[in-house]
Amino acid sequence: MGKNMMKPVKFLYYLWRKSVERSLVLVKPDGVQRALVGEVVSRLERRGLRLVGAKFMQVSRELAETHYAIHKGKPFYDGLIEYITSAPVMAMVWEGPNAVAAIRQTMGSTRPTDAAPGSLRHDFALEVGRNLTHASDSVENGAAEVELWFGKEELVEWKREVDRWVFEGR
Ligand code: DAT
Ligand code: MG
Repeated sequence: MGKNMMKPVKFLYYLWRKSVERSLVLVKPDGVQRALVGEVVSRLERRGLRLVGAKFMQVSRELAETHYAIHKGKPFYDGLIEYITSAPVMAMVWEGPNAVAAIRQTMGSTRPTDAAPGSLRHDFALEVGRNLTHASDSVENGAAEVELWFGKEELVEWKREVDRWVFEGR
């Protein structure tokens, strides 16, 4: 903040915004084809997370390669790019306290046979190459992936009446 002290209310809002994490969530082509978009949205809604943005889209090769750059060179990379660009995806941004860990837990482990019972990948998937969803794996990557996939004007900042019953101290 330095010399220009923020007004107390503004500062409290700044701290509150900081503690709200954001994650990119993709319902990947298999999830869309299998009509599981509603199931994924429903589970995230029921968890108490807040939707900030959503778009149904065909992923370009360029976006897929940027998104999965960290996996370039791995044996499954070509198949992964092929899979994510093969048919439309539902791309979303969800937010809330501890959103990154909560959403990863709701998705389940990468390999569906390792995923906890009750998680999406446990309940609806069998193969690592058809594991239905993507979710950001850290707060930093959450912010970076949201920026990669969404323009600022595509994100909606809003509050829900129910927030104070889900987000402690809000
Ligand atoms: P996650 O999607 O859980 O974040 P990841 O980032 O390690 O997992 O890998 C990205 C995707 O790549 C994953 O959802 C499915 C695919 N993948 C990962 N490991 C794989 C493997 N060993 N064989 C085949 N596909 C794999
Ligand atoms: Mg990952």
